[in-house]
Amino acid sequence: MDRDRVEAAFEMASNAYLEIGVDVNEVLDRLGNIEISLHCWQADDVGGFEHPGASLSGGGIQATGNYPGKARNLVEMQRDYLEAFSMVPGKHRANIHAMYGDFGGNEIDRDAIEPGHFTTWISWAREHDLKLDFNATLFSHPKASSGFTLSSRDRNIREFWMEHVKRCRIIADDIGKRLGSTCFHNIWIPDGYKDIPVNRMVHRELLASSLDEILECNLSKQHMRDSVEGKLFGIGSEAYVVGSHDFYLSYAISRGILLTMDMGHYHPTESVADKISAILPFTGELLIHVSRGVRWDSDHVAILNDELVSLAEEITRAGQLENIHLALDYFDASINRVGAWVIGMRSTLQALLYSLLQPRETLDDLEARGKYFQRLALLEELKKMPFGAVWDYHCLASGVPVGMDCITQVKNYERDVLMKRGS
Ligand code: RNT
Ligand code: ZN
Repeated sequence: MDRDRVEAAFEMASNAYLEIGVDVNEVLDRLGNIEISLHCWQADDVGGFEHPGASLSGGGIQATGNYPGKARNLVEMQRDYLEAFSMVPGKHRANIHAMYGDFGGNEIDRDAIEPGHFTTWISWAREHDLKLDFNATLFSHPKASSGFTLSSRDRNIREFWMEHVKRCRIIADDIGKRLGSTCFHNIWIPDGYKDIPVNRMVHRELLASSLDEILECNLSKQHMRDSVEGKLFGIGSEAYVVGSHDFYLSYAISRGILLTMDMGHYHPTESVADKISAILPFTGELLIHVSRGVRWDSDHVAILNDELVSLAEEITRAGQLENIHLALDYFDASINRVGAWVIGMRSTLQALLYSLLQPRETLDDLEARGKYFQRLALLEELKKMPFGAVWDYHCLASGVPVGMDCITQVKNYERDVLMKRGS
């Protein structure tokens, strides 16, 4: 990378943006303060640390591919995390699942996990100035093999999972308290039927009552926040998903908790971006799982595509950067996993930068005055603005690889570290 070239291009870009009323340095300050939660499960194909060599099972989701070098334990995962973060401008968060506790080689079932199993993560986060988010794990477990957890007709199964989620809330609370940053606790369950159910109602009533019982324990919203994530369908739950979008939207609003929208969990013609302003007036905040569905909820690596740009535009235009909590969620086992992380983080930040570099007031004013041709024309012109030069400079100034240097760093880490791991 040629430093002078990057700086000269930035100077020209800054002037071009100034001409349309955008202060690039102000934008970069705002971008620098955005935290994105990076999901641990991309590092090991959603395996977890409960059993050596475990793989994702029984959860309506599927990691595919067998690229070498996946993280096999906590130490490797944390090392991969730091490597990925070293290629991403800004300070971010790590998003962990309950099955990634430090269990010290012991069999700790999901209804027995405790805050102590996560102190290793907390010290690591503290050491590296990172924050943590948390997820209950209600899949890849014999008690989820019927396809039902919190909405099971079997009381014992429901109780087991309620106990798990209650404990996860306490763990999230502990994490938030210790790290001094609200820990977002996301609940996603795989419950549903492969084929046409005759009693849809019973499972939804059971799910609502299980969640109500889980939420009975009052925890400070300063330390942890609960969020529920719905979806349209999954592998093995094609005909009916108990926790659908409508179910959780109603549930979240009626109980005063948050909703998570995963970009892969809607019909391909639905726009998650459009939903933001439809829901925010009633929930105040939202969690988004940034993913890329290819034809379906395929959990491909997030890239700088139209969906991601629209999402970022909605968030920034609505002035809701503080109220939308972004977390990545995908798992591609067919490519370098650290590289997969880095692409998703950088693309999400690029989408945010692209949208922050737009003259929001001018666009809004044109719209308010009914100048729709000018609105469309300006939006088209913006696509040709030198946003890449601003991004490159941002990377340079943040001390992370610029442009293709990223590819070199990922390749070197693969050669020096990942390829030396067994499977
Ligand atoms: C599954 C949901 C959920 C999971 C993670 C692993 O469809 O998107 O968020 O991906 O909990
Ligand atoms: Zn998700």
